[in-house]
This record gives sequence, C-alpha cells and structure tokens, in this order.
Amino acid sequence: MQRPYRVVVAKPGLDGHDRGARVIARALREAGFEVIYTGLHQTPEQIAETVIQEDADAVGLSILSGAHMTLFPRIITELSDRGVGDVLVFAGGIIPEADIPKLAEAGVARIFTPDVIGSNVAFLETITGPAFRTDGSERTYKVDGCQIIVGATAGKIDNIGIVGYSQRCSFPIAQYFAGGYQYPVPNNPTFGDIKRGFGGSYGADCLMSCGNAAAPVVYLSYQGSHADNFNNLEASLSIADEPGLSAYEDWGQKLAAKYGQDYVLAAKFNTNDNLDDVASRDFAPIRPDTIRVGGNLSGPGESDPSQ
Ligand code: B12
Repeated sequence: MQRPYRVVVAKPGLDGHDRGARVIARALREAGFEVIYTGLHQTPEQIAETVIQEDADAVGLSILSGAHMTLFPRIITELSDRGVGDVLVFAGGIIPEADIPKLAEAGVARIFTPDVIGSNVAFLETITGPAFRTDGSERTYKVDGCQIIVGATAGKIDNIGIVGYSQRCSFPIAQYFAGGYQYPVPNNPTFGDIKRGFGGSYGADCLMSCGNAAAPVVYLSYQGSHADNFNNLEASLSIADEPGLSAYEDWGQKLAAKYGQDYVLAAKFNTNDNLDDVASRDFAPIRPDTIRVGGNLSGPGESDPSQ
C-alpha cells in the first residue's frame, strides 16, 4: 500500500510569526497529508535533519522575518549535503515579488504569499468571473449565490466583504482577525456579537435626511491593530425595515436631544461620543446586511458634535 505523502512544515530562523505555518499545517492535514510541524526557531541544519528523520517527501518553509534570501538557500544546501536534494521545497510568508525568481533559481519550487487582500482583481476574477456590478472603485460578484463586494485601488484588492446575509451567505471574520478579540464572533453575527468581540464604534451616514434616493446607513467600525493584520472591519445596515428602523429612530432621537436637530440632520458621524452606548444597546440583536474587512473602507465621514 502506498503511504501518505509526508510534509514537514518548518519555521526557519528567529521569526516568531507562526500563524501562517499553523494554518498551512492544518490545511495540509485536512487535505490528507501527513504533516510534521517543527515549531519555531529552527536552524537550516535542524530542518534538514527533521526531513531525514521523518522521511519526508516535501518541506514547506514559512517565513515573515525577511531572512528568506539567506535561510532558504542554506536549507537547500543542507538537504543536498545530506543526499536528500530531491525533497520538494516550497514556501510562503512575506516574500517580496522581486525575490521570488531568485528563490526559484535557488531551488524553491513555489512561493505562496498572503491571502486575497492585496492581491490582484484579475486573480480574483479567475475564480469569481467578472463583476456583475461596478460602482467607482467597488465591484460586486456573485459566487455560489452570495454577493461578494470588493474595493480596489489600481487593480489591487483593498477590502472584501459580503452583502445580504442569509443562511447560505456568511462571512468567516475570524480568519482575518486572528489577533485580539476576546469573544468568538460567529460567521453570521449580529452587531452585538461584533461589538462584544472586537469593540469598535457606531456611526451613520445621513441619519435623518438622506433624500428620497438613499436609505440611512448605520455602521459599526473596528480599526484593526498589528495583531489583527491591520485589517479594519466595517459592519453596516441600510435602514429600511424593522427591526433596524426602531433602533435607528431611538438613536436618532437621543442624538437630537443631546446635540440638536440640525446636527442630526446634517451630520455623518463616527466618533465614539455619539451615544455609542445607546446604539450598542439598540442594535445589539440586529444583523448587519454587509460586512467588509480590509483597508480603505468608505464608512461614514468624521464629524465632531462639540465643534
Ligand atoms: C500578526 C502579526 C504579528 C504577530 C505575530 C503573532 C503570531 N504568533 O504569529 C505579532 C504581533 C507578535 C508580530 C510581531 C512582530 N512583527 Co509582525 N506581523 C503580523 C501581521 C500583521 C500578520 C501576520 C499573520 O499572522 N498573518 C495571517 C497568516 C495566516 O498569514 P501569513 O503568515 O502571511 O500566512 C499566509 C501566507 O503567507 C502563506 N504562508 C505562510 N507560510 C507558509 C508556508 C507554506 C509552506 C505555504 C505553502 C504558505 C505559507 O499562507 C498563509 C495563508 O494564506 C504581519 C503583516 C501582514 N499583513 O502579514 C506583520 C509582519 C509580518 N510583522 C512584521 C514585524 C516587523 C514584526 C515585528 C519585528 C515587530 C516588532 N518591531 O516587534 C515583530 C517580530 C516578532 C517575531 N518574534 O518574529 C513585519 C515584517 C516585515 C518584513 N518581513 O519585511 C510585517 C510584514 C508587518 C509590516 N508590514 O511591517 N507580528
């Protein structure tokens, strides 16, 4: 009987970023490979020894420290010196595009850099097909019955999200925010789930006087930290029906009582002081209709009621 293909996933050098390596090790395991994860801080010699001891067919190197041009060729030399130069070497992490051909020449079969945010719209469209709607820098795609919304600058994806929640269409927020949140946020969250998990603050676009053409939009925005991949999160709801309508009316009335009718009529807000506690309570049980993650999220404009 043929034995399963064995892959060593290794973290060379002083790099402490281990999430990518763990994600890949798990994905390979789930795909049926036998995977040995070395843990952090491996020398090239240790990696070559592990490959031999584990009788591996391939080694996947994960690196985000910038030391790939030094460490990868050394690992390949250590493998050849031990007579296992035929083991497949592949890699991933933060590796500038300019280095990829040089590493290929050194013997790295393939390099996999991070996910869809930052990649090319053209690449996305090889999976999704063309956008069915384009509005300025935003494109909307239909994938498996879900609407995916993508914001892009100069052909590169800044942010991605889902429009119109249903049983079928949810958004796996956790994969973009492995860092700081305390409370596990489900894939089909309410505003309350998101606020409890991440924090963030409420804001709104044209809360009371949007004209006939536009519905008011309420946003919950979270600014991602380094540990959250610098991804921001924006959950929003276009207010047309219950239960959003009651929450929005309550918030609007309390804002008007505190800051005056003119402010509420004219303003867009996203400061923390806009009766965030009222919005947090009113919107907690309600699901947003759109969630987006990434950078350059449009959101509500800034406005300070005390000015
Ligand atoms: C989270 C994070 C951290 C966390 C790490 C937590 C952990 N245990 O992993 C913390 C806050 C601790 C941290 C610290 C530091 N960080 Co940091 N960090 C990041 C951040 C924001 C995200 C990395 C991440 O986890 N992504 C999610 C995972 C799933 O993605 P990934 O690792 O890229 O893996 C994917 C692909 O790359 C690929 N992949 C990765 N490995 C492999 C392997 C194989 C075999 C394959 C097939 C594919 C593959 O597949 C994965 C899935 O798509 C990045 C910025 C960024 N946008 O990447 C900076 C980043 C990596 N950090 C950086 C820096 C500078 C640091 C610090 C030096 C900061 C400091 N001055 O202290 C320290 C160093 C820590 C250390 N000991 O090494 C820089 C590195 C710069 C560079 N290389 O040029 C980055 C790029 C930020 C930046 N733009 O400046 N960091």
